[in-house]
Amino acid sequence: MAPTFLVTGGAGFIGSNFVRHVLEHTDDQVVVLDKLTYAGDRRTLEGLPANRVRLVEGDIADAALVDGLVADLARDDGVLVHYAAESHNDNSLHDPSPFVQTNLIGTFTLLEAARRHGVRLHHISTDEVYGDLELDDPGRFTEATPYNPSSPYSSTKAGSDLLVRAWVRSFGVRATISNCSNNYGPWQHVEKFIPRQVTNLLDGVRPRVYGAGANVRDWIHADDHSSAVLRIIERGEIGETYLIGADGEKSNLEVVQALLSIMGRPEDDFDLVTDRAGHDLRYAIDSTKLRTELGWEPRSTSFADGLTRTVEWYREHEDWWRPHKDATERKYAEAGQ
Ligand code: NAD
Ligand code: TDX
Repeated sequence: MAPTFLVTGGAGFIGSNFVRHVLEHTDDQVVVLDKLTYAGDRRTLEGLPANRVRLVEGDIADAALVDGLVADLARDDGVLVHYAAESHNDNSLHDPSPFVQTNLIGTFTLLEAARRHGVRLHHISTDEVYGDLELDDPGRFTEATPYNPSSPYSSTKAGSDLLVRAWVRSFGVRATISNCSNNYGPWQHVEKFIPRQVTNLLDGVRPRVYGAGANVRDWIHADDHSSAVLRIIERGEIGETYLIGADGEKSNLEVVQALLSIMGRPEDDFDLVTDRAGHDLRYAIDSTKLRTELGWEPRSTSFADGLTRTVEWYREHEDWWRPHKDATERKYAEAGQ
């Protein structure tokens, strides 16, 4: 199979959404490179046509494996789209080591292969690299905001972005970067905020909100993240960074209350629990550059609708999330969360 995309982390939450998006909106073929960690699952790709998608189980830090795959990609003038990462802040506070290994060494390994074979790279990053904003700050993050990450997760993502920028400048690697806000939608691991609370509610357990619940996140549906990434790959300028966001700022309390309303439960039916160490206060994205220069717009603009569809998806896919639920909750319980 001649790939036109090599997608790292394509069996995870957002990477698999991008694979489905590519199949739907292009005639291209995709090779997924995924280590299938606790967060990856081949079922995210189930049912996709085998003549267009191939899953290679392996580590992005495996230089020999990566070199072979990127050499194949170069022959087809394909694009390397880099989603693979350790992605959960709370895990990075318990054990930062896999974050350094995958997010930094893994990205370095991919960059070296892209350099050797002259392959175009798109690097997926996060708004967390900019640190956080005060709750009452009228400003939002832009492409010019200085990097100021807080956690082992966000600092290793920031480091990976800086490696990409250096490889563009020093070695002429053809790369773009996108920094997106908080995603929600199907196939997100139950360790993350929205799936954790949805599955708690489905189990008749009260949602668990850190601190006072005042922290703000800027929510975007994963489908909109995927359409933005494809747009940047097709029309973005090499060496540029694009911020992706859908004007979806909500406090954690607002999100939980929206979920309680969808599930027909009283609006105070949740628990406040131990706060996250170093908990970022607020993220907010200004995506003007992406919208004006590349003409991108989000489609899923009603958070209430997107959340209702997401709740339905978790209701219908209990067989997928149930095996992860108890172990995840045990870890949170040990941390008083
Ligand atoms: P996820 O944890 O659901 O998926 C990560 C995937 O990467 C998994 O399939 C995992 O098996 C794979 N992986 C991990 N280590 C690997 C390795 N060493 N080699 C190969 N594969 C490996 O994460 P996600 O939420 O889908 O995030 C995907 C990307 O998007 C990450 O780079 C993350 O930083 C970024 N991002 C996420 C969000 C969000 O809200 N979830 C927002 C902005 C950016
Ligand atoms: O049980 C919880 N209760 C709670 O109040 C959990 C799991 C989280 N929270 C809070 C912490 C955050 O303020 O909810 C908010 C969202 O938490 P997460 O889902 O862990 O996301 P966050 O830390 O904001 O990071 C996410 O967005 C940026 C993704 O996990 C990252 O991969 C992405 O880079």
